[in-house]
Amino acid sequence: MEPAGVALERKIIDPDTYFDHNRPPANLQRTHDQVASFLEKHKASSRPIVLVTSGGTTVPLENNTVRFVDNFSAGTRGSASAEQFLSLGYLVIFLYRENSLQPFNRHYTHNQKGLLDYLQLDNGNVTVDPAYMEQVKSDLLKYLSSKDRLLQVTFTTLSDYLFLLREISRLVAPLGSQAMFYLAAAVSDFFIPSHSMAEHKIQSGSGDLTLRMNQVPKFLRPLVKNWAPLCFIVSFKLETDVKLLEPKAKHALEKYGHQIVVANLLNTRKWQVWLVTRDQDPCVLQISKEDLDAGRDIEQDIVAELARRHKEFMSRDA
Ligand code: 9Z3
Repeated sequence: MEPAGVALERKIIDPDTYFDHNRPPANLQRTHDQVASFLEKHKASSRPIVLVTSGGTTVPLENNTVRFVDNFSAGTRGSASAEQFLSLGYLVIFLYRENSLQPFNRHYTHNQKGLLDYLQLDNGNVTVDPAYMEQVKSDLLKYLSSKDRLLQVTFTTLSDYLFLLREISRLVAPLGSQAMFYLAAAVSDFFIPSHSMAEHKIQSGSGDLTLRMNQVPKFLRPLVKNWAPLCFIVSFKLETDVKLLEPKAKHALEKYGHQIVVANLLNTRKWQVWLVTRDQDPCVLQISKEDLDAGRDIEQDIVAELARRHKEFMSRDA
């Protein structure tokens, strides 16, 4: 039975026409210029490059948006993975939901402790609390040594995300197998197109609200087929029912023809994932509860394994 209040109508919108009917984000041109100059600056380095997407997308209910539908994603996966890619020498374009976690800085935000808790006043000077000195020094060193290879771009809505994904993909595509796409953002499956959205704040005077949402077009198809056909593409599949996970990951690989799906379950995603490919049995990666509690990130293992497979992919292309 469909959930009350949400009328599901299986009407598929063509991904190619999506962009003609929805508004581009204000930072589209600026992002184009930033990405183009980032690529130009590192042109001679021949380092591998990865586009990491991170965080959830919002789906506005009004064009002058007061309310929106959102999802759970905090951007832990994406931000922790970006750190790992940087540590392996990658150039990283980090496309993340505004106000979600950012590489390195994530350790000092969205936590029970904020930045000021790591500091102290010492005779009128601000210094790091000695209890946190080693941690802060280590994070700062990693941040400073990779900052130059990290470009951060923000989105908020689903539509911002899709426009920016297309723009960045096209700019990165000429790098071919040297480029990886790591699509960890939790992208909404449903949205309300601009033209069917209320212009102004929906009024509450008329009682219950029924929403009709369209299915978001499957953007992996044009991404793999047209925008970046020679790149190494890793998508993510999130489910809550373990029975669906592998078949849906396999189905996505058959349908879109990309390289890998990282499959995870909502409740175990921080310590267990499966790498699914078309031809092999899924490969499980997991860390122990002790490691998790000690602050180890499973992203270390995910990224190390993907970087290894990416290297093989590049060498086949050489
Ligand atoms: C994921 O599955 C990510 O691993 C998580 C990470 C969103 C679960 P957090 O940000 O969570 O660390 O809290 N991302 C992709 C989910 C998704 O939207 N996939 C779509 C699908 O399953 C499109 S590729 O169909």
